[in-house]
Amino acid sequence: MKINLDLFKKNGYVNIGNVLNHDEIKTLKNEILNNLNYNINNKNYRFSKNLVLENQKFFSLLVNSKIISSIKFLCNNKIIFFTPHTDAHINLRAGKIHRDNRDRVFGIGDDWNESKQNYNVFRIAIYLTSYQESKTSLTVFPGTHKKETTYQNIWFRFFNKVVRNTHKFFPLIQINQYAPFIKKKILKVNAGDCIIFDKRLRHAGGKISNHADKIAIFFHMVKLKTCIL
Ligand SMILES: O=C(O)CCC(=O)C(=O)O
Ligand SMILES: [Fe+2]
Repeated sequence: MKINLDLFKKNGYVNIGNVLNHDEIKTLKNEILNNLNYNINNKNYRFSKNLVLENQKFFSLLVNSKIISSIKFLCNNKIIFFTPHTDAHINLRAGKIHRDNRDRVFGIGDDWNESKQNYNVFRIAIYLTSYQESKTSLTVFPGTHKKETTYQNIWFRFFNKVVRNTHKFFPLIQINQYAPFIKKKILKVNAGDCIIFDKRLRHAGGKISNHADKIAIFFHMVKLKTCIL
């Protein structure tokens, strides 16, 4: 798959498509379900920060040639490295619209100062389930890794407050990421798809179905000499 670098820089994300075959998807799904003790009697939201780092079955994904070559392409073929921060999720529901980087307030902090070097920290999301079966998707707000208007900032804060307060009383309710006059894209994935995004991009997990599971793995890569993690 050919990545359009200009589009990535403008929008802050790309779906590079499938990075796993059918058997690999099945193995990794089972590994997550078994290790996080998820079963018919115990079907709550689960996550682990260590599973992907500790279990050898995930290691080939961390050095997947399609992912590595895509990140290298986004970094002008410079040296990249893996940072030991991973996540495995089962059934993370639609929630707050957030950023994953350190300096989460737009424009404040080193993450936003690109006068000496570009940011170049990437979150890599691999979805093991599809939109078709479980409504697995990632909602992104294109361009918010580069720009955020006062209106957008106020809206996102208001929206997140509504989500937070609603979840206090109704933890299972999922709120659509409604964002009037703000560009939004719902990335509907196939099982095995990999989405790479700038860690500063505003995003949220999409609404999920209650009928089938959503399972995802996340990790990070950084261009060498980027001292912002
Ligand atoms: O559930 C998802 O698809 C997104 C999760 C997410 O935003 C995160 O792990 O940072
Ligand atoms: Fe996130």
